[in-house]
Amino acid sequence: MKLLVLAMLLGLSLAQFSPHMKHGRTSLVHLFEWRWADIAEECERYLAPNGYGGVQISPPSESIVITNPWHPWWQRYQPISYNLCSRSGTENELRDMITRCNNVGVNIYVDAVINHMCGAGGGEGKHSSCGTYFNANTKDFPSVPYSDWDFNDGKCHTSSGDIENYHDINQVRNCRLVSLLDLALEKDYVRSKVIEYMNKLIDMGVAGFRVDACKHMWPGDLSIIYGSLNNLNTKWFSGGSRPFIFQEVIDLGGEPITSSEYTGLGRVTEFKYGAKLGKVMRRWDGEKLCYLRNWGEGWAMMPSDKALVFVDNHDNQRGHGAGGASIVTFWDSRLYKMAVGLMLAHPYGVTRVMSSFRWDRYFVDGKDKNDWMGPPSYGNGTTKPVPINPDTTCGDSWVCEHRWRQIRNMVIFRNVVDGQPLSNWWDNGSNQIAFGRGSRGFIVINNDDWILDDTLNTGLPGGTYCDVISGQKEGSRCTGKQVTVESDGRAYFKISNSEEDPFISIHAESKL
Ligand code: 5J7
Ligand code: CA
Repeated sequence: MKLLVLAMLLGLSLAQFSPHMKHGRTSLVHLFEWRWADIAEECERYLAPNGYGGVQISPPSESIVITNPWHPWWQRYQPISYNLCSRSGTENELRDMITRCNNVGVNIYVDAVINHMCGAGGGEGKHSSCGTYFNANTKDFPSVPYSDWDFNDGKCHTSSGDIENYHDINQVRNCRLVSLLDLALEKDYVRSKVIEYMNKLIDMGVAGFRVDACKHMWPGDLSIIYGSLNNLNTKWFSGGSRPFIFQEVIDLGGEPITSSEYTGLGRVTEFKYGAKLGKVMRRWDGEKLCYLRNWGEGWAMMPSDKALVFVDNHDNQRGHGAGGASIVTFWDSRLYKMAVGLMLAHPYGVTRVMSSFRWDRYFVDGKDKNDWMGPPSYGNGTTKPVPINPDTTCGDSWVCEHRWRQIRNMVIFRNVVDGQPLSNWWDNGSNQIAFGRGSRGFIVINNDDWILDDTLNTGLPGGTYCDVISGQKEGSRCTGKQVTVESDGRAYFKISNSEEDPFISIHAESKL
């Protein structure tokens, strides 16, 4: 018993739940497939000035290079070694990016692929992003080095060697995920290589990790790995800071492995959030916005202080994976802005904004045949830079949702209301809702097919506020709508259902 208590205390003291964001910032953005050089520029010219606290980057480790199909985005989820050259750039470019982002107070979180290496069919001497030799047939990865012994095959008892049944936890963790060579993380040696990789990145200045495919790794192994990580680099973080950990566990219910096995170790991605919010926004299955009154734990989601939340991610925005067709993405931009706005206004979880690239969607029988397509690239497969247009949007098929005025301004809203409780909830019993965050901010959303025309209690001090959805405050004027809050905190709102963006948001720093 004493030992158990000790172990739990140790577990808690090693717990890594804070993203360590600077200057009261609260959200991170996933710059999916961006080059390091572009991220460095973006930190300086856009993310820091607009209150973004951090960036999730694509896997920086050496990966396989696949040409059939042509350079798919998922090739980066098939590691060849922990060398730091990837489709996003060289180790020097990575280091430069980390330094420059840290210098403007924007944290970097690394996507760590540590459950597996490349696919068993990955061949011998095929292409890899640093040009390193490997042989997937003999499980030889000399530049780690890993060999045959470092993989789990002996412990997997399915006939294919792959995971065949998600109801068998031993299979899910010891067999190959879609044929990817499964690392034996219970071996000290394998863990030491993973720890060495992660510690190198910590020493370079990253603030934490998004850990890929955690459902497929034993919590006990992960606990040892996280516990062996260095504290963050004191050039940018206060002494004793533990790396922020958020673990990808896709748990929509119905499987024996649950997120709760991982919430003691670090934060966990809450996939129910986007799946359910998508249904609510689309009004599927009789869902209504008014039911969001108890959004969060009340909807059978994990505790707020354990959750990392998002409307869509790089995987489920392609109709893949968790949530299926209910997931709202930039392709449904009007609903998407509302959904992301709602997420950023609501106190639940640490929020992640998605920043995507467009691809040629091509549906056959409801499935996107082009869900594999990689980022905008030149004919030889090299990723293109992100060009910035004079109107601040991005060019060349980079979507840059994080630069959309409505989303960017709601990231600022979340910073302004940080620490305030949800307050002054209102709804019309249908799809019109409003809520505040103490006396610091208020949002009103109309997702019904008729007008919203009501006087609501905002909880804000009296005055004239600029709506940050239709515009924002610039100097002493509003570029969009204006809202007058009376001295009793009440304000009149009118939102037509046919408006470009049928929602309004005001906060303490948008007051004239
Ligand atoms: C794992 C889960 O536990 C889960 O619940 C889920 O929905 C998806 C995955 C999953 O994770 C991966 C992690 C990696 O690092 C690398 C990967 O390749 C995967 C992966 O493939 C994967 O599952 C794919 O998507 C699911 C919706 C399908 O049910 C799976 O069969 C699998 O689909 C496979 O995708 C195809 O069967 C295969 O033919 C194809 O080559 C392969 C292409 O790779 C991907 O689509 C990569 C997806 C991916 C998903 C992630 O969540 C992620 O973090 C990284 C990559
Ligand atoms: Ca595994």
